[in-house]
Amino acid sequence: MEIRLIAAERLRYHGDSSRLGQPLFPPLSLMTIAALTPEKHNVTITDESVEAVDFDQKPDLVGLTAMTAAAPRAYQIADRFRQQGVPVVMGGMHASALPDEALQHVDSVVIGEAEELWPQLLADLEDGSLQPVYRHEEYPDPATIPAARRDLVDINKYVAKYTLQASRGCPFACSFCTVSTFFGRTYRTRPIEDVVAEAASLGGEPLILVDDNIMGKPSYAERLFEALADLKTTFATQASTTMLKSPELIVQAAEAGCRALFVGLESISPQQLANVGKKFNVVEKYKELVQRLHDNGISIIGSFMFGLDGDKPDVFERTADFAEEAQIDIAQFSILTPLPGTKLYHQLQREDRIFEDDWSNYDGTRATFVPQGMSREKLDAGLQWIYERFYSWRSIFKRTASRLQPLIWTINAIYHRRAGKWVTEMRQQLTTGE
Ligand code: B12
Ligand code: SF4
Repeated sequence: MEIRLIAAERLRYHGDSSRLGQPLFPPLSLMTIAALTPEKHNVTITDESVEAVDFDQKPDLVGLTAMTAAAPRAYQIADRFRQQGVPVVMGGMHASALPDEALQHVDSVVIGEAEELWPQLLADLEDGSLQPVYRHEEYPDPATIPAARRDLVDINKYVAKYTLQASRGCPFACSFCTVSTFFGRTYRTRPIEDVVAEAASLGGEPLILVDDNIMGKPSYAERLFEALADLKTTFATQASTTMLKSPELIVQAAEAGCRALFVGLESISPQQLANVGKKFNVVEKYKELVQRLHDNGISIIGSFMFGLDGDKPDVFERTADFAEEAQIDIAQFSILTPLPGTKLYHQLQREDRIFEDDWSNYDGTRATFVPQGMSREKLDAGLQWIYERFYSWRSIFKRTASRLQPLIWTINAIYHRRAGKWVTEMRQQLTTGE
């Protein structure tokens, strides 16, 4: 069979990828699914963030992936292929959370991880017995995760070319996070030899480990870091603030080549953190965490969210002051978003506070529910304000001058150029044409 795997991009970027900037990473989901496909089939990958979908060629099967914000575009693609008689299958976080919605546009939905389900689905399709829903009884054994088919994408089109994964899931269950819903709070780790073999095949290039919490199981992280250290490569990944409980792991991460960590700091208010199930973030320890990372040559990309119950209009200025004092290298700011399937989504639905029904707007750049402590307008304006303030030259200098890190400077400078403009663009009227 000719199988076309497609990663849908958000509608507002569709047809004008220059507004997106250079996409960050190639789609690991589709490169993994391609690797799970029996060799007798011919697979191609189209990532809409770098290229247009060719609707003139009719494959035997289209496999779609989309995060929630890109789901409306995925449905457009599905509708178009199905009008031409091409069967369409969808998987990923959004379709797994809302399979009935997806089934209005596609022939079949894969709920959860594809490792065992995808080969079964292909065999059923060949037999003429494609099922509407594929769902695993148990979470797949991480030893069955194959090395990704990177040969099917043009990696030069991406900022970071080599992504891979060592673990799936996270031991925590923050109320806004899809990870704990999707992976059911399991934390499963790939055999270290598999991860190292895959990493070693990438020629020593910098890596992105897309794990949600690389230090979720300290004993595994320790062994993984030891093994990665031998490769003499560098990498960036994600970890929770709980890493501070095992400071030696931070040292080992640095020795293994870790140069940047994305950390969900989320809020500087303990009560707000408790409201979203993230009590384990100890605000008084944030500065110590940043200091320890810096002492070990690791930059921090801190993520903060606004619009949590209890947040008042002064939250933006207080957070900006704090992030500057703490010398956060790079920050991602977003508006709390009730992604489907999460505890937050169910809570806000019960409270009848969700007003946005267009998934395209679920990308963290605008209010989608009625906030408690300020108006929607103030929340939206606050996000723009904090991007401009945090990426002002004054703030960049204050945060980064004491550590001469050319890459961090460059990233801050890019944000400086784009910050305010970026938020405005993100909120522009959606382009719905094809
Ligand atoms: C890397 C990443 C990104 C990259 C994506 C790069 C890329 N081209 O893929 C970047 C940085 C661009 C990004 C952006 C965003 N992200 Co993101 N991202 C991730 C992250 C950390 C890893 C994804 C990954 O590669 N996983 C590895 C692969 C192998 O796993 P997988 O995708 O789940 O695929 C498996 C299954 O889902 C299934 N499957 C998936 N697709 C398909 C398709 C078919 C046909 C089949 C059969 C099966 C199948 O099979 C795969 C193998 O088992 C996840 C967290 C996570 N754990 O997934 C968040 C995550 C997916 N992101 C999230 C969010 C919210 C965003 C943003 C909105 C953030 C923002 N504020 O800007 C944007 C939206 C971008 C968009 N286009 O819509 C949420 C999504 C929730 C949701 N409901 O959609 C997550 C879950 C994080 C979280 N904590 O909640 N992200
Ligand atoms: S710690 Fe991070 S990945 Fe884990 S549940 Fe919370 S937000 Fe999600």
